[in-house]
Amino acid sequence: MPVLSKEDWVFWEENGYVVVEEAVPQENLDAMVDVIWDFLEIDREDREAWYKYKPYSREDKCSPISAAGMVEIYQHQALWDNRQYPKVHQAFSEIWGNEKLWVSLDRANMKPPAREDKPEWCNEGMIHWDTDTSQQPVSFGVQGVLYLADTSEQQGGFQCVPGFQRIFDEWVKTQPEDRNPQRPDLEGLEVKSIAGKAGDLLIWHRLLAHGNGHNRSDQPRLAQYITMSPAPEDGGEARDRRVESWQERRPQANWPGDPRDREHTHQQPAELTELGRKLLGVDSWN
Ligand SMILES: O=C(O)CCC(=O)C(=O)O
Repeated sequence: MPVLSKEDWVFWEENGYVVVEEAVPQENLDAMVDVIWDFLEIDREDREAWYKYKPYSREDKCSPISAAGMVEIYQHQALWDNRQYPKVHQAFSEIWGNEKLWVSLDRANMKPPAREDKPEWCNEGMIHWDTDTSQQPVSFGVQGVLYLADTSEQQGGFQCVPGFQRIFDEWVKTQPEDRNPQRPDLEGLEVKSIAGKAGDLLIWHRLLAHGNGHNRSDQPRLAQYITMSPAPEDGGEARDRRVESWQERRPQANWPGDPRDREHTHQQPAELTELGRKLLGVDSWN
């Protein structure tokens, strides 16, 4: 049975994103939420503790969490149990029309309610592309986010300009030559916050301008980023770096990382299933 229905495909074509419900079991979500709090060494019942760190920035990698809620955890078993969950792989296989995929070694998100009395924790949200949209054509690619808890429109979760992948080519002709290829001018574009339920896996077309929002609720937003893309025929050095990242419990190069190096010092490498080993690249799909 396919994961994506005919209606899902129509929705995908129209909006450039699709939601797979109950992508992983509740126990995986519970484990992942526990892991985020444990990793951050925060008592989730203590609302003041949600703000215990100074958020890190590009210039100052002082903590394991950014103002946008990016949590610098990459290799925990709970992350891998979601990456290697068969329904998650099936959803991406259907989108790509190819089951031979590699999974991203991406992080988690905990975005607490914005606090006006704490300017560093009053993130208004952002909209961007993770790809350089000045390259023509922009090759097909997708990104994904797993909702770890029910998330309202007000809760600082995923937001995007639905359908932007359809109008991008026309829109770009109306933009100045020196436009920022990673950040659109939002004039005339409508940003929509996408509420979701715990267990929803939202997959989006990488041409959708996207980001996360201003958390105006009284609850933190909790999520895990997962995407997949076709495995290269010969993974070469990229494969070696991925395997090293898993074994060493560290992020890949160019990711901000955790100044405490907590995963490296507190965890063993995650146990991988047969599927997980292929999704990492330690075993070949062929
Ligand atoms: O937090 C989100 O849902 C969006 C994250 C994002 O902008 C990204 O992964 O590039």
